[in-house]
Amino acid sequence: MGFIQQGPQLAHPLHHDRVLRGWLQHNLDAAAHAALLPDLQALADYALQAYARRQGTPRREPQLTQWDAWGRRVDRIALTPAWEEGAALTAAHGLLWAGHAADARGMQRAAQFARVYLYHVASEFYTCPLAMTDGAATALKASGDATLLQRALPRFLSRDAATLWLSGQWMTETSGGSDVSRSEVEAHQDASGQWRLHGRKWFTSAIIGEAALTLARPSGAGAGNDALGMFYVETHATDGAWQLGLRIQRLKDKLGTRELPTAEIELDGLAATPVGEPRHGVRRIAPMLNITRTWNAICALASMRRALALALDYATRREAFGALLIDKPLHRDTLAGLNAEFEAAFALGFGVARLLGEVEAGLADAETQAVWRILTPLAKLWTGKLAVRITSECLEACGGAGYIEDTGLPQLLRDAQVYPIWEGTTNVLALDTLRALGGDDLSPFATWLQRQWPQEIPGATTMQAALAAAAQWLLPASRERALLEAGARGMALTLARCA
Ligand code: MFK
Ligand code: FAD
Repeated sequence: MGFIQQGPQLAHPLHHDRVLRGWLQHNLDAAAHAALLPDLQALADYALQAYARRQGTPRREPQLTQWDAWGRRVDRIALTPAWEEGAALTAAHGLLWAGHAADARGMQRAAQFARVYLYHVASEFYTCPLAMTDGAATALKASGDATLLQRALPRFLSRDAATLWLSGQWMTETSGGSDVSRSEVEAHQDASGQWRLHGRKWFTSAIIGEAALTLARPSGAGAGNDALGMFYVETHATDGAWQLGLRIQRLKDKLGTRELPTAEIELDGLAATPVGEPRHGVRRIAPMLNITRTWNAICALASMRRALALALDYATRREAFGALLIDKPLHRDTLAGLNAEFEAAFALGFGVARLLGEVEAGLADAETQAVWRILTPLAKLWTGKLAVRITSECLEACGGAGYIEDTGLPQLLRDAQVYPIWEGTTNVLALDTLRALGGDDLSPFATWLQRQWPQEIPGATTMQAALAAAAQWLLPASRERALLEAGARGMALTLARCA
């Protein structure tokens, strides 16, 4: 046999992640750091084992069985082994409850997202329903609905896998995912006063969840998004069967995230509870969006980190033109550039996670809250785009082998393509940034950003100039809505790069 190339090895995701460890040391005090470490260690060990388990094993995907042998509708979904392990890991290691724990310094979100970051790739996007469950818990807290909080919160944030519930986020319909104002699912009250939902939801990723928050239009409420209500639903009856009026029509055949069962569902009288008055649904569900967008940013970082770890390791094993790739100046510079972009994005994503924790702990003043609101869509849109580029570059850095399924790199690239789409596309988030800015004055945000970087860092002048140009543009552009929207993506990308 001739030459056999050694493939890339995955180093321990915690011990060898200088960026994560550095960030945690810098941001957490010694006691918080020590308390967090056992969970991080366990999740990183799990990630390593999951990586080894996937090597050479045929890929598993969820399977939907709609009918049993006797003709009864069952809509049973068989999950992958990683998904079957998800609840136990979530409850044991605080992937959800840790984000809602009391913390005098407001670091609970940073500590939670460090766990999420280490778990995400191994979870095979089990993190998607976790994100939605976290979002649902947050939206219910914001609603102040005591009955629903009492019922759902202990289950969403359970420390026991046996009592853990997951929540879906059923927003998208065939009429629109970005623009939900044309939603057709209707809610009406039956003779007993019970609200019931009728219609179709076109993308429901956490369909295995026990609950969901959804938007629906009360009969006779009229058109537009403000007429939509936000409803809480439970998907299973006490005997474990699907609730009456909920059918899974199909699992989607997707480019990536194939272990995640994303369903099209039909609602035909599903019982639902309005959260508050059944209107202002978009406003009511918005707290959920800001949470899931933070998850999206952190999970995008996790995908980038995995791809970089493999590409960097490969460069220490592959020889070309008489030297290891890592010693070829151009290859080394290519990887260093990607890594630098990753590290900057990491600082942005985890910075937003930290701010979220401070806001929720009541430690943030009005200015910081406004900045957090602006930085959330920016972090999501920036990391979403970057994840596609970095996973693509890392695949190329492994040459032709990188294009081969067994290496896992094609899957990382395909999966990454979802980050810029769900939870608000790049354009929708650019427009959300305008909404969050709330006017044509960029200066409070720009001033806050400039306070974060010392004058002497390389590029400070360039960043200042970019911010000044964006501020200048915003003033005249805001007088003309069409101009403002046309330039929103460019401006959002500039702000994200500065951040
Ligand atoms: C593994 C990774 C983890 C991540 C898991 C991801 C799973 C993904 C599954 C999904 O994709 S779930 C579906 C996600 N769908 C979206 O993200 C919807 C995208 N579309 C938007 O974000 C639109 O901007 C939106 C539907 C929110 C609203 O469009 P409109 O009709 O132009 O809304 P409008 O009238 O500007 O806003 C209505 C209210 O909501 C306003 O408040 P008021 O009524 O008090 O004036 C807004 O200020 C408020 N609002 C909107 N976005 C907000 C917000 N408030 C706070 N934060 C926000 N982000
Ligand atoms: P469109 O809104 O039709 O967008 C098409 C294009 O138009 C995009 O490029 C967009 O940026 C652009 N665009 C739209 N509006 C504007 C504008 N005003 N200005 C400029 N450009 C604009 N949804 C759920 O509710 N629950 C789920 O669990 C769920 N899971 C999903 C899982 C996967 C794998 C995927 C791919 C999607 C999932 N979605 C889910 C749906 C997702 O949130 C939507 O697909 C997404 O929000 C985009 O909406 P859309 O498909 O209607 O695209």
